[in-house]
Amino acid sequence: MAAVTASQTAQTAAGGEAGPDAALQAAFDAAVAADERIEPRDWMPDAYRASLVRQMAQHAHSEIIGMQPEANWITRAPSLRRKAILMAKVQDEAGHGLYLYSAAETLGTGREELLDKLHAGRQRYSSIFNYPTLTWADVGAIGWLVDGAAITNQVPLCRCSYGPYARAMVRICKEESFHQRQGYELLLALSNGTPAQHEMAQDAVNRWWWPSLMMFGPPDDASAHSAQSMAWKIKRHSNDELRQRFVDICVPQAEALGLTLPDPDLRWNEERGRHDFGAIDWTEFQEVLKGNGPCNEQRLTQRRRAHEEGAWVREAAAAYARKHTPGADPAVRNGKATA
Ligand code: BYC
Repeated sequence: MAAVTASQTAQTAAGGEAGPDAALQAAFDAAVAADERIEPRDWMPDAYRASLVRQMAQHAHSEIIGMQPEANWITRAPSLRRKAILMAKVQDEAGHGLYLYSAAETLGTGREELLDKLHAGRQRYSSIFNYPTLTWADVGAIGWLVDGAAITNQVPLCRCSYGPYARAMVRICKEESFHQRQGYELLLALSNGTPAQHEMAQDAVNRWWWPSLMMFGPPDDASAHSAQSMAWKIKRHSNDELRQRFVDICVPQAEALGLTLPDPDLRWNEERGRHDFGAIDWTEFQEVLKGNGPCNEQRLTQRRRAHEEGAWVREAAAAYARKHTPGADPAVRNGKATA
């Protein structure tokens, strides 16, 4: 926030009539209104901090849980080229998780605490990753639709009012854009392949279309956080606005792919200048959020296991960091300490 840091504002406000809290709040409101960035050392309302941690944690968890459905296909990728691309993509998702956990740390919430909450089922990750990847075409459908929905949702987050989140999103969106294109290219190859390959691509799109629309969250009138998050400029558009934008983007792309979208009510509305589309099954969405999706249990079990199995890597990294910390006991630095 270019305006003032918390301590500066407190000093200015000390002699004022409204008191330091009101002055801090006013400075925060003014910074948000002026489209300035809020930075970690700036004063911010507790609820703003808590809502950011909630959303960023959900986002970070989605990135690392999102590695599972596609990693499932790395050993079965049909060529060396496809395998190399898929491995790079899955690694990128781990990196995205890392940027986001680091950004959340700037709000005073450590990665360990967030991971504990994920593993205990106390924080969410995106509903989309509770669906199975049944065929190789699912890797293409995830790239095209899931990463496509993610980009539509996340490009506006590059203008989020919280600086570290906004900056993390810039790089994430560039990489997501590559992911989306690889999925599209994969589906195009299948769609133009043998009749069986074409059918496999169509089947994958049929299964991933509706869950992808659910990624944008509940409809606006049922979205608990949207109004406040938009007022704080964490979110720049409502869930329904972004969902509509995504549908409008996908329709011509599906035509170019030679595939259809599984919605008999999908049609161009001349008056609105947008596509109308069918009703989303919000009962299914709520069930997935409650933990009753096809893969919820599998995803969390696998995540907990990976965390336990990776304990030695974290311990080794921490020992290495201690050893190379300037000022540490020379015996520790030289690896001679026994403790
Ligand atoms: N799944 O008031 P609302 C990726 C929850 S990863 C699960 O509208 P908000 C990728 C919501 O958290 C994609 N939960 O909330 C990775 C809230 O619950 P709590 C992830 C959902 O925050 C690997 C409640 O429902 N992207 O791209 O204003 C490979 C009420 O909702 C979902 C992000 O996370 C859902 N779909 O808006 C490939 C982007 N939707 O917290 C791709 C950042 C809603 O009260 N996040 N909920 O317990 C956001 O933009 C927003 O958090 C949302 C929801 C639009 C998702």
